[in-house]
Amino acid sequence: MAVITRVPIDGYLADFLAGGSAVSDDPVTRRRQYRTVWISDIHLGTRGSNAEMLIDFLDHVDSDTMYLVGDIIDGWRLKKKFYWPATHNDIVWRILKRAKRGTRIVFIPGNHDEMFRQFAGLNFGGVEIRRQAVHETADGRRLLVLHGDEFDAITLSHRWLAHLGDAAYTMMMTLNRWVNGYRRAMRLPYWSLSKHAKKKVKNAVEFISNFETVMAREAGARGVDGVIAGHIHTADARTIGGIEYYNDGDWVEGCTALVEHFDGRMEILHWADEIARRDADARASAVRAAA
Ligand SMILES: [Mn+2]
Repeated sequence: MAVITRVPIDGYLADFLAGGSAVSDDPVTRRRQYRTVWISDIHLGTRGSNAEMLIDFLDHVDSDTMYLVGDIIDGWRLKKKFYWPATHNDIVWRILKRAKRGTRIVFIPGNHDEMFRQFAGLNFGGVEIRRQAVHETADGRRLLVLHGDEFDAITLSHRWLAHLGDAAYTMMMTLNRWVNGYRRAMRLPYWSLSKHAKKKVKNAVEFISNFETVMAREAGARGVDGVIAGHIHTADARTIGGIEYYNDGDWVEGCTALVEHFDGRMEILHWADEIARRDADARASAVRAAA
């Protein structure tokens, strides 16, 4: 009989969970419930990661299954410069706690956290690590879930180009922080530099549309009904040549998640908009209470 040895990292995870979180995990009484949630491109370990927004999301949304569609931890950047604030720990802690509570968590590493790909097929602290997955929706559609960098070879000619793109993106994010710091000081609303740049730069638009077409074609060839990816930091939900294409976006700038309702309906949540709506509702009910 085979002896199953416990992977020692589980012990570390248990210690980590026991250690608790710096940000209080107040029980939110009414978390919104979904059948499935997909999030990706969090880039923990970088200044660009919008950890506060993601913590708010995790505290207000729950699901039976949660897919982490890659680039959760940015190993590339961490190797160059170690940056790990308490809020980034809080995200890891909240996800592991969620697994413990019974949410099925599937982690599909991306190119920035490719060091986890060697563990594909294993479970750590209740988190299943997979190279890719096929998700079946409530109404029986089969959707291929993968990070998407697998298709850089087709959409980009070389890997160094991806790194160059990464450096350019990092620079743009820094610029974005400066611009918005200034805009905040001037009491101007948040303005997304890369969103405007992406719209303006023809190459970026072409790259995104190539990526989406290649993914949809690949999904079609595999006989599934659709594909769900991350990687390009551009949330999207549309049909390409009869194949459903979804991208859950990112938590660097867009702050978006893809969700499946209990009837199989898919939706992209723009979390900044959800927070704004919640704040407006709170103000409205405060006014009603005062009247
Ligand atoms: Mn990626």
